[in-house]
Amino acid sequence: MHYEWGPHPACPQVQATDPDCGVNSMVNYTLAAGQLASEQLFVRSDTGEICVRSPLDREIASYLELPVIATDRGGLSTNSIVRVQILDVNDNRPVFNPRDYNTTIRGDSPVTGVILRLIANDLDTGLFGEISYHITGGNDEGIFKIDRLTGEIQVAQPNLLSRRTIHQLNVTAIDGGELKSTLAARVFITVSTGQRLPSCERPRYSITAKENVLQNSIIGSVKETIFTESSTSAQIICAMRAGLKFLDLMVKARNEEKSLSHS
Ligand SMILES: [Ca+2]
Ligand SMILES: [Ca+2]
Ligand SMILES: [Ca+2]
Repeated sequence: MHYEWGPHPACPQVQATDPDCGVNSMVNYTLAAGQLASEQLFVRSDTGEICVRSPLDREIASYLELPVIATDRGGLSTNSIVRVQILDVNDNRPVFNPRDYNTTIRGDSPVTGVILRLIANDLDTGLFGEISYHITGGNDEGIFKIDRLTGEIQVAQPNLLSRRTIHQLNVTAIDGGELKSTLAARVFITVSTGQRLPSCERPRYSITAKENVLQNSIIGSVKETIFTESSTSAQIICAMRAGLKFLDLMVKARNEEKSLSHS
């Protein structure tokens, strides 16, 4: 059995040759595919053309395999496996998860480094899944800046921080095919003076956990690293659900939130 492109460009053709003459040489094609493949594709019994029955989705199945059976009128048959590779198109927008971010920073001492990191995901692959982050609202004075590749926010103009006690920024994620997130992330930055602020050791933690870890097991901890005798730490309790590859948690250390993810 061999394949060639059929008269319709969307339907590649499977062809079997039969050396018999007459009615015994007429070949009939059928699929012996699994459920997903037969829901999405079918084969034209007289021509062997493979056609799309329902919309394909690379983000659900990046390929489909079809066992095609060719049977002649004499009842003799042969079969062949057709593997259909689904190529990516840019059909997913970036999505922020989480969408809201809160942090508190001091207005009366130098602020350096990353104060917050935003996370958006895009299900597409390659360029179509590459995300850049842009502040699209609330930053007219240029007080904050964002690393377009990592989503990390820093203070660009510390001397202007105390103009407001709360700054609200909107951040949009854009993929490599120019699709924007439908909902912008909302970032709330509170400027505080005179009180001790808790701070996590790092803005992002990465923890590895086996998929069969018992519920309520401790899989890691986030430490507060303020120089005080009453330092605290938060333990991360596992509450994994089946089917999740990554789980992003927001861990609250008193009044400051930090993002934590593990795989
Ligand atoms: Ca898709
Ligand atoms: Ca995309
Ligand atoms: Ca896609």
